[in-house]
Amino acid sequence: MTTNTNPPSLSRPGLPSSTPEKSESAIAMGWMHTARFLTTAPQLHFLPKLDVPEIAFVGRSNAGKSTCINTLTQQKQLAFASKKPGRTQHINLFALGKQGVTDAILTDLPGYGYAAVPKQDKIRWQQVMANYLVTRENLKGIVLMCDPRHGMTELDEILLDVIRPRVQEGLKFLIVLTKADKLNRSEATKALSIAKLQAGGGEVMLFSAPKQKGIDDVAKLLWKWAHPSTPTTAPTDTTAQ
Ligand SMILES: Nc1nc2c(ncn2[C@@H]2O[C@H](COP(=O)(O)OP(=O)(O)OP(=O)(O)O)[C@@H](O)[C@H]2O)c(=O)[nH]1
Ligand SMILES: [Mg+2]
Repeated sequence: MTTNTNPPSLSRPGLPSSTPEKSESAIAMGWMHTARFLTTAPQLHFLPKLDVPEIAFVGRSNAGKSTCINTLTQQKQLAFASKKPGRTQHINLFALGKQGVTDAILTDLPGYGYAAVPKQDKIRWQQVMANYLVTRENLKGIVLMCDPRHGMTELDEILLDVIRPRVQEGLKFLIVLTKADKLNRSEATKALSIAKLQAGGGEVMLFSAPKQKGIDDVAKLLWKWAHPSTPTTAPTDTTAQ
């Protein structure tokens, strides 16, 4: 039997794999790699109504949301990332799913807290974001990107307050501590334990784009959010064609 180098298709379980752990990563990363641009909207009411699970990336401007999406999807320029804060100014949706069949959406939201943005724009954006987080019906999970060198800011705390009722109703929640390459080991351990206290039952993971750290773990978790009833490990079935 030849070894299958492609991730097992989720719709055709049964392809053998060397270890369950490897198989889970391969499935999640293969799924992430299917990401394609779907649409962009300056305001909430321009977004299409969708009935597949949606996972939103939120956080301070420059926290690394767009870079995280590019890293997870293994695509260099799917989302616009930039050294200049405030690069993402629209709600950008990316579709995920094999064979062009969309089974989930990743949403890249504009960051908040960028000092140079005029006050009116800031207020407008905070409203758009709060509305999105509270009213988007197919929203399944939120990834809060946080640079642990700055910790949780006041605006992060406000966001946590906004989403708390939905998290209590079952909305999934993950804090990603970005730019972990900038921390030494003890700083990383400390940042993790502080964020766990703030996550209120949600998960916390360290992430670094240049060091490729945390990518598998985040991808696997998002895959599980989007496919709660599908087993992540493909059972061995030698009869599968
Ligand atoms: N060292 C390091 N730099 C990173 C990492 N992730 C992102 N960056 C850098 O951080 C800067 C901002 O990244 P973006 O992904 O554009 O941040 P964003 O959160 O999308 O920013 P807005 O669109 O303004 O909200 C860029 O210069 C990235 O190269 C990381 O893991 N490590
Ligand atoms: Mg961005």
